[in-house]
Amino acid sequence: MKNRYYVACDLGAESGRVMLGSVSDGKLVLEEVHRFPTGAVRIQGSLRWNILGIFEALKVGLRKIAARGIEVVSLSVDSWGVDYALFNERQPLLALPYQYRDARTEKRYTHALETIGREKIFSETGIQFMSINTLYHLIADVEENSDLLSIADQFLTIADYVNYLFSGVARVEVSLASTTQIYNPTKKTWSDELIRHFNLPQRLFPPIVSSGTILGPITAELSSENNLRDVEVVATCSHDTGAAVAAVPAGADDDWAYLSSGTWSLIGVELPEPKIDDDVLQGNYTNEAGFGGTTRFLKNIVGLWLLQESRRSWQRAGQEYDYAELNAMAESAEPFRSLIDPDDARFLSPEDMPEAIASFCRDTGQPEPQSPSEFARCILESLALLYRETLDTIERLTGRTIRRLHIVGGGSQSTLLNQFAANATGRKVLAGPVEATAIGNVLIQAYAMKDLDSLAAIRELVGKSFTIDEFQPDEPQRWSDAQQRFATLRSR
Ligand code: LRH
Repeated sequence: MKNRYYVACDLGAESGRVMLGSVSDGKLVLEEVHRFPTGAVRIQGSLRWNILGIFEALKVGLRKIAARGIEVVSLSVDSWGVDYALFNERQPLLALPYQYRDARTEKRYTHALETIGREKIFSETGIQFMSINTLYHLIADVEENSDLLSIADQFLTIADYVNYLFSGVARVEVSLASTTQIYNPTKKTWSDELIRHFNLPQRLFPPIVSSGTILGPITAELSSENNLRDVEVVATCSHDTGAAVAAVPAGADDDWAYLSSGTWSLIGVELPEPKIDDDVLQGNYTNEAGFGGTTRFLKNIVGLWLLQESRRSWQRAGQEYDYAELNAMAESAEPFRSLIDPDDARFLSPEDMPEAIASFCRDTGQPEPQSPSEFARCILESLALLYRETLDTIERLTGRTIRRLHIVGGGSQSTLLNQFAANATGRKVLAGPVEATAIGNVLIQAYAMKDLDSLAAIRELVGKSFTIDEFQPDEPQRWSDAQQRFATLRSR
């Protein structure tokens, strides 16, 4: 039988990839066909996505695949959460989508919480409070872009928007719907209450579909332009984190947690249903919708953004380091010289990340890191210590015992961070696969096309197909001393 191929268009905040997947001899074979930068654009005082540039780059990847003459059965897009595009019947795009870090939500976020109260928003959505959430961006649009909203038919979250450009079918897949903080996971619909309270135009909200829904064939225009025939567009887990967690090579037991590691560190457990109560609200944990009706109970931690932005800043100053170099440099730097609280608001969108880190150290009476090696070490140690605190809180909130931490995504390539995570958490770390988001995307397509029949089958296939590296906890005393220092910084 000829191989069946699935195409994953995987969009991250730093780069996008077109990946080709197929199952051969009982294993998933995945190939990166095209990679391109995505990064936000600073323009006229705002931060935006060049979404049509991204769309064009995806088409380059598709044409490379078409040139091979293989049988492509389907394609699907996954992306970062919360951002969206506005469009109407005649205009494919009404404005450049805002990047979630754009400062326009800051005051609206505070104001929104004051008017309706955190309790109400949380009981409606079960979603963690972050000023980047779609809800606060839509409120900003109502207040400052009402002319634009008045001509928009709908909004679509990023991956769903690109799926729409591919298929002509406008749907929001549930995993991305839940990142908006306007989705009610109990009623499984948009929250009418929040829509009414914040005067959001009801017509903007598209129908919601579940993970693994076939939207329809790619449009005739794209089919002939890119020489691809009979390709179905599938809404997999449009949310990259949802796709990544579906690809965690874990079994049916519940003593494991995941860390989807990239620009963000998404750390949590999988639950059969949302957990929406006062303790979860107080801890600011989230219940995102996952594949097969699961809930991703997790915390968004700022993640490798700290290192990515530092690297950008050194680049501007003419110093080029790749991530492998930065890890090696961090390894040789002095341990626990200075620690930061990665959650501190100054790290959300600073103009100069190393300066923001140095200012945190000054304010807390610690030595400022002097070299990229010291900065990188400080970032990786601080992240690992925050993983520890987060896992402990998750155990308390869910009553689970976590024995293993699965680290997936690009960040799992950092063996130093993997070892730090094992040391800090006192748990075994299982690292890989690196391309978890694309793998989840591909295998949920295989599920939608009836080539796989369950989440368990997806995970088993991942386990059989990729090498998973193990890291055992080490240096317990040093890390527990550091944890105390870290806790003091966090409670300032
Ligand atoms: C990671 C991610 C995360 C969201 C953030 C905006 O890429 O999707 O889950 O919260 O981007």
